[in-house]
Amino acid sequence: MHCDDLRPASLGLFSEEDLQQPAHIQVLGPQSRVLRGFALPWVEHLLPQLERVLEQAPFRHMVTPGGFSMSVGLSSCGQLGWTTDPSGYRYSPVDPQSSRPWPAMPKVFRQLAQAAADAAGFTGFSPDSCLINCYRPGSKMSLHQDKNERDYRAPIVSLSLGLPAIFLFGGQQRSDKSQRVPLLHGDVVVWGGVDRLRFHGVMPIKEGTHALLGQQRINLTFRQAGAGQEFERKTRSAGQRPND
Ligand SMILES: O=C(O)CCC(=O)C(=O)O
Repeated sequence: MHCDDLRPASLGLFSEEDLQQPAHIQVLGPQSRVLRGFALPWVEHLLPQLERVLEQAPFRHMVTPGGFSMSVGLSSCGQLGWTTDPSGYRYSPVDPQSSRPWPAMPKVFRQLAQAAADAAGFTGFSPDSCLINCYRPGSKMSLHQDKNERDYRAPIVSLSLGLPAIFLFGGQQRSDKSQRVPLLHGDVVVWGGVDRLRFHGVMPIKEGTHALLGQQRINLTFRQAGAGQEFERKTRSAGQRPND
């Protein structure tokens, strides 16, 4: 199964490995948490909706302002989708590939994101953007800060599905040492408040085959990016976003 072919072999079935994963909370920083296994009960409801979103807005490899094609396939749903091209990074209400609005954010996506934010201590989270990242073995995301959002009061909620990953969670400066945090299918990372602008990234994904998703890792990153359809903010500051 590949980034352009999401259809899992057996939607709705958890692998034994997943079911054995204990649900607990790992503290990464004052206002950052890993909710281990949090999304496992949601997966069977999430995947069919994800498939529908990707039919309307398939994964594509976007180009950074530096001219590099990202190794991660991207799509989005919600009012705003994060995009990059040679002219900059921005949120856009329109999918640049189809010139149509991004697919609506499925209700179950929003519910999961809100439940995870609540569990991590952030009430009132109302995401208007869900970036969908697809990693194949070898794909990575360089250390970056999420700085294209209108304000930084809302947290980031980031769900891992499929192949495992090593998430890098650094400090406020790029040069700060990063924690290496293994993330498994169903884990959700939430960071906000004093941790909102911490650098983060993903190490190259190792070869493997996940029982539901095959040879890929899917990440859903929920953000409160702006307010209203007209909002489009361009950020040209090189080095703030992934440049792989
Ligand atoms: O894939 C991940 O776990 C992180 C994704 C991410 O950092 C981003 O989309 O900004």
